[in-house]
Amino acid sequence: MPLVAILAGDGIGPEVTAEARRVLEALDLGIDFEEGLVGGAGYRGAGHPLPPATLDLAKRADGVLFGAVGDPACDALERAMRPEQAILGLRKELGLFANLRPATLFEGLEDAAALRPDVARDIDMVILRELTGDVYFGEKGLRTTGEGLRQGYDVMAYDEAEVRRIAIVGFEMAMRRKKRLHSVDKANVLETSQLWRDVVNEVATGYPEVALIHMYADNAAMQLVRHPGQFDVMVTGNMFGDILSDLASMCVGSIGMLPSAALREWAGACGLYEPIHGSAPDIAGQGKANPCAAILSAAMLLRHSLDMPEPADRIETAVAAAIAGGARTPDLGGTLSTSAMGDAVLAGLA
Ligand code: GGG
Repeated sequence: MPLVAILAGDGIGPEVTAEARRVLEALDLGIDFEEGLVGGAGYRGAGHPLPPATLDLAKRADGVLFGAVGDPACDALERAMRPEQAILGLRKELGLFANLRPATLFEGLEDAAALRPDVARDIDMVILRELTGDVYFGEKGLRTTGEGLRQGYDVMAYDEAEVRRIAIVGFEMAMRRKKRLHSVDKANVLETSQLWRDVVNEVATGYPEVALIHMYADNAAMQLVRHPGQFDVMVTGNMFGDILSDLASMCVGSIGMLPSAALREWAGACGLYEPIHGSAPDIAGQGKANPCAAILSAAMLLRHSLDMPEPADRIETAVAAAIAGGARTPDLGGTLSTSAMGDAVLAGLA
């Protein structure tokens, strides 16, 4: 029996993950579920944001369904104990370097997209975010300058092997889709980005059928709201990918609609699946969160880690049907509760 680790985490994480689990259980796929503490919940319950038992569970599991981490009550803790360290640690420990963040505009959400009325809503793209390098994992600290000023620093670094492996995933994805790849960097300013661009160009020689477009990150942000339909696969670094996928989420209606998969292999290996949104402590426990991103993340888990593409398709079709039928949580301008939105998706599975 496949084992799925449920790491619900903080804030709205438990609410949205519960709906994703409900959908998986309704499909009766013979999956075993085991829950683990993570984030602020891990710190409070076991003294660490990523307790050893949770890491062990994630390593034993065939897939990890992750909610969200982040808790204002932990703001004063030293960095190593902050909830966010749990997700960074899991990605690093499990070698999950490739983060697929599909941004698709579902039928019925055209008016929810935060775009000018004249901008075409033909959005069906994947942001491929590198996940285990960049400024997130470079040397960091606090020091004192010669003038006696406190100075924080975070080193941005990529080696060519890290860039090559994510570029290969980008080209492989482009080959399966529209054979168009945007590589996003800041090569006019950053040395890491110049290396990124050089390595992406080297990898491109193995994919002559793919149209490769290099784009600066600032331009990519503008182009996403000016003409989002031009993008199909966008490959970029850890920080740019984090920021641009939040931006893309509003082009398709809400951050509550974007799932993600963190992978080390395209299929057949343990991956971590989570909505791209955070813990949203301001609405935690109120039943206001949109569970669609978590439910769609569960579909990605079935497809990439459990080799169950048919039930994955069923889930995605059920979410699309619920949205097309008018189901809306408050982030989409509606009044449905988290569990009522889960019910609407479940109804589409029947
Ligand atoms: N479900 C996403 C989540 O919990 N995000 C919290 C966070 O701080 N993530 C770090 C990152 O992805 O950059």
